[in-house]
Amino acid sequence: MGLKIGGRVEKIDGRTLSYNQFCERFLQKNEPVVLTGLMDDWRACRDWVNHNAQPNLHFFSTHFGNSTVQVVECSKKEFTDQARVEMSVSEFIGKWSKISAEETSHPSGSAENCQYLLYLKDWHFVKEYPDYVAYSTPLFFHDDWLNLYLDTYHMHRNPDTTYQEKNEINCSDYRFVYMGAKGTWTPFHADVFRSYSWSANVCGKKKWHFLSPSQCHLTFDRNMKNCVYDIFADVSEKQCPGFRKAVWLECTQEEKEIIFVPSGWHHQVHNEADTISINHNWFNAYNLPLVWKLLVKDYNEAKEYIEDIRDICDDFEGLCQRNLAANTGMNFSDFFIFVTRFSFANLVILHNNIKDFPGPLFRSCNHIRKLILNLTSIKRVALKMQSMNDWRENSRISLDFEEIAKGQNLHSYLGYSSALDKPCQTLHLQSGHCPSGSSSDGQYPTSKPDPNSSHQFPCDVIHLIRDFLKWD
Ligand SMILES: O=C(O)CCC(=O)C(=O)O
Repeated sequence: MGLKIGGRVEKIDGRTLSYNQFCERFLQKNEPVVLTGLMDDWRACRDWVNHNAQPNLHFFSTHFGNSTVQVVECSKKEFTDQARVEMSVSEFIGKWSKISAEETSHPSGSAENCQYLLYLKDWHFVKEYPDYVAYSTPLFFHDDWLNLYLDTYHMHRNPDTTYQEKNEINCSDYRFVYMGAKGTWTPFHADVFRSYSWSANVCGKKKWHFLSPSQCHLTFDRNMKNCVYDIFADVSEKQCPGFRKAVWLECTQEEKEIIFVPSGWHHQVHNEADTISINHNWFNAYNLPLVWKLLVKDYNEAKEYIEDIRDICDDFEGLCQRNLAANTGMNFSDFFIFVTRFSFANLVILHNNIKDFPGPLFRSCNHIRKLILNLTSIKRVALKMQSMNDWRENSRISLDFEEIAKGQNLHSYLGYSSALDKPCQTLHLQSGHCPSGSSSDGQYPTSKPDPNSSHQFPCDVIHLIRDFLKWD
């Protein structure tokens, strides 16, 4: 039985949409949308595509052939994902060209070829080729705390292992290139950290099937442990009792169209033509609470999983946190350090702007409102973190402003602050946007963040933000 399709994702010409409208209609409501008209001047659209609108494979082998990339074998399931192998871009292109040639000479042999469908995924192209500017991130997606942070810091450092160079690239950012022949696909999933994502088709065509977060439980088994892998496989009533009740949103994304994937929406994606896409994952003030919610859920699962060894474990909480980092990509401390650094950066920029906006003008400045929106969201999340007693009692993180401002991180911190400042100013200049909830909360910042204060717990961050903005 086929899927019940309840609607299609809206398509909008991105040139007619203001940033303000995008925030209100899509970021805040957490709804998907396809944006057109935003890729015309991308170098990728010229260099990576032939005149017949097919991927220019030759260009990739000659310019980027030596890169080592992750390639999935689409027909091979491994745990909850497809099996991955590593190869060079040249090798991947060689295999792709061979399969295409076979497909052209025996068009009906596709069933056999399907078994060997290879899909290049998660290529950290921007990190590897910073001087080759393939594209510019559309304004709608500039407010990206995740990649901004990762340009300076690591999300998680495993104290037991030293980072290999290879890992430095793999953990470095969430900006990717994907390349795959017609028939390649990505199994049903929700994105890492419950981030937003955007995905731009440089060429080709993708078919997306989405399920809203309110219906995602319908794709899990009775214990809410295992999720469906392929929504087009024969999903049995026994395996997943609610599956047939799910109502899906469908979308065909054409060449030069960008899809915005909201937080926590599960989706499955099929390339219906040979396709190259660029894809970022990110989060910001709007979906930060969802990131924390996922961490709590994954933490509870990690804890439950090893509950029976609690009594014989010297450091049960530490083990839970290590397992959380291994499974989810960060643990509570990583997240806490992230929000603390981010608060500092926002507060410093806010402080530096006070002199430019005296008196009532301060609150009417959109740039300032954006910073206050950021801090409001962080404060709300920090309040929730504060209630996680087990973690607080067992971990002490010493992260003080002085360390960040004066120590060895000085340059990266200042770089981080000014990088953060840029999107805020760009958004301010281009949109006249005032995100709801930000203006009434914010008062005048009165004092600079205290360089001598130490930030060990979420409550320290809450006090810092509260003191600075004089919230009650
Ligand atoms: O394009 C694909 O195959 C998968 C992309 C995806 O899942 C995403 O952007 O979240």
